[in-house]
Amino acid sequence: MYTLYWAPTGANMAAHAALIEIGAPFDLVLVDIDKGEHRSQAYRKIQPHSRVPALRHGDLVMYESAAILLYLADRHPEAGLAPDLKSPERGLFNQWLMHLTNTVQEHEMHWFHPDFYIEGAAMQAGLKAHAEKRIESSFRYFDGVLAEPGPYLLGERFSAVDLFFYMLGFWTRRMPRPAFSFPHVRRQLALVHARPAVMKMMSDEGIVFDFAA
Ligand SMILES: N[C@@H](CCC(=O)N[C@@H](CS)C(=O)NCC(=O)O)C(=O)O
Repeated sequence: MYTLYWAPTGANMAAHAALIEIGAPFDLVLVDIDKGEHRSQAYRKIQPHSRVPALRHGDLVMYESAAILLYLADRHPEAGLAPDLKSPERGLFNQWLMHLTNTVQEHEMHWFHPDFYIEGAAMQAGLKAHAEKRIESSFRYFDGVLAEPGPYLLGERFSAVDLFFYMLGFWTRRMPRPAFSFPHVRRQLALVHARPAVMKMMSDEGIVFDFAA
């Protein structure tokens, strides 16, 4: 049994959808960020940096959304969420997941939380403006990646990195140049969005993503 600690629209979205894709039994524990529950002593024992998500699995308690996604994908090879460990495709899978989490997600963190990185309103505004450009250029780059062969990051094969990409794409929805404004990115988002597991995750988290409107 897995337990996912989450908050609506948080970095839990990809792991949450993966748990549904896998079909394994799991519990959800809501961490109310508005009420500051992520800073409580009890939650800090689970996630010492006061962030969501975290995953409990037996005696294991772990955090970092990409690591959780990888753990789930590897524990359930039958779900086909990650290429075989020794296959060349696995190298690319690792590349995309690492790039998404350490580069694109980080730009998005700068945009949402410049206050985590630098002091002073003017400096924070500057960091946010710069992040906006870097996010746009990341999704422009991925538009090329997804154009050929596409439609997924591994080409014809859907995998857990597509869930992570979908989460990062969703987070740009209120940015001046959202991810879905790039046609091949939009095609990937639409395909992932239509997956029953993703639709269930979005509905369970109470999220509406009407990028097709
Ligand atoms: N690198 C971490 C980042 C997690 C993270 O920053 N989560 C946000 C929600 S998306 C959070 O918990 N924020 C708490 C806050 O705003 O104080 C991961 O991917 O798991």
